[in-house]
Amino acid sequence: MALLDILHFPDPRLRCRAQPVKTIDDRIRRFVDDMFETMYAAPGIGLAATQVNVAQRIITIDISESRDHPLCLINPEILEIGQDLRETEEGCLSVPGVFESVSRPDRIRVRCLDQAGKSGEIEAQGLLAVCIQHEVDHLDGKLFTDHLSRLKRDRIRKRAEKELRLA
Ligand code: GNR
Ligand code: NI
Repeated sequence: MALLDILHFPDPRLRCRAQPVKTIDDRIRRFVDDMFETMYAAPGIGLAATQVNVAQRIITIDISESRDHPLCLINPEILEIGQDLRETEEGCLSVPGVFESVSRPDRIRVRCLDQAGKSGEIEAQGLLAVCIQHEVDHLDGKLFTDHLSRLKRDRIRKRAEKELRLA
């Protein structure tokens, strides 16, 4: 197992659109193990492969308090989106120190493969629905800050650029 480096905004590699996984083999399974290790160590409730510079449609999630309910979603497809919206304070391992309220559909239905290559459907609401949408956004090159007002986004970008100059 290995800890992977997490890319930080405004790294352009976070804007890549990830490609579907063709074959779930041992190499992919080892990578999924590394993603879980990286997510738990961070600590985060979710991680998308895009964040560790791998442009493949792979997500790890664990929203449990006990940190022992790992979920792996490969090639996720959002099949259905509920009508009701809910605001949640979101943060992102790729945008450290920023927490802002984002409005998203409260319920979704998702089809995906797990690390064994088994196909399944997940009906998610609440934090799990938020987290899956946040991670699928990453696979499409989107960040939660893209959902904020131009003013807030510019402020976050300017702060990140300043930190890069100082680093
Ligand atoms: O750890 C994380 N917490 C979180 C809180 C609210 C909404 C989404 C998230 S995901 C984030 C980890 C991360 O950056 N995943 O991409
Ligand atoms: Ni994130």
